[in-house]
Amino acid sequence: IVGGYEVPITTVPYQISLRKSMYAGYIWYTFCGGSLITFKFVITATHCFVTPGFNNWRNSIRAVAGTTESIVNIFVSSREHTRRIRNYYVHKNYDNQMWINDISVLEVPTPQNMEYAFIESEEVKPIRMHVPSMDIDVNEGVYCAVSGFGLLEHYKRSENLRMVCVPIVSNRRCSYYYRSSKIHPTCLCAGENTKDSCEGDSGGPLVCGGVLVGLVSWGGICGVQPGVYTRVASFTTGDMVPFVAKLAVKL
Ligand code: 4AZ
Repeated sequence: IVGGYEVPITTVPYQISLRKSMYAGYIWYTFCGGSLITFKFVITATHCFVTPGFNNWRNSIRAVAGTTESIVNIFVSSREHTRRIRNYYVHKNYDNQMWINDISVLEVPTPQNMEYAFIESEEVKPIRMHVPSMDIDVNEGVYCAVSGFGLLEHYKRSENLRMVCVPIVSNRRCSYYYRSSKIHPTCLCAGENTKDSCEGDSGGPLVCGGVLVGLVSWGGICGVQPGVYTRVASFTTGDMVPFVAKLAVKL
């Protein structure tokens, strides 16, 4: 997050930290963000884990709720809010060349799998997804909140969860920042000079009026060119079930 500030998790209780281990599991670090959409499902970006070598670390990814810490060691990590991933549902037309359909749903275990779904608290609450029938304003200039554990600026890591309010930029005006290459209608842009999401925030929430409108997806120079987000309403019809049933493939 560029140009933002630290926030307590109660400000963004839907924020998820996706973590990987290093040093044989002694350290866990956030590699992407996500959002809790129910106590069983996390929505995130596909490019976070559909990368070469995914099968080598698909079992060492955790989804953590209720946390503001970017990196933890095993002795301070709270088991209470940490979950393994039971299923990865990936958009069947994800295209990492065009940067489109960058959306996935991760399912955490249920009691039958010896582990539990997330538990509601002041720190852990799902967020409503934007569906096309909701008339919330996502026109140019509307300010929305993006949060995450990603870079503060190029090469500068964040130790904590941060948030920044960014204005929506129309797809047409956004394309000017990308050498007039068209921004796909299922994408959405947001940001202004020195206020943006950045590397490591990917998959995390862009929230307008209390509704999940975008997922951090890609961009140019953080804080200079607008950030590009997956437009949630292009993929939703009420809940995640149609996404999983019609749009997604299980990895
Ligand atoms: C990235 O590399 C990335 N400024 C994410 C978001 C933005 C740029 C890059 C938006 O994951």
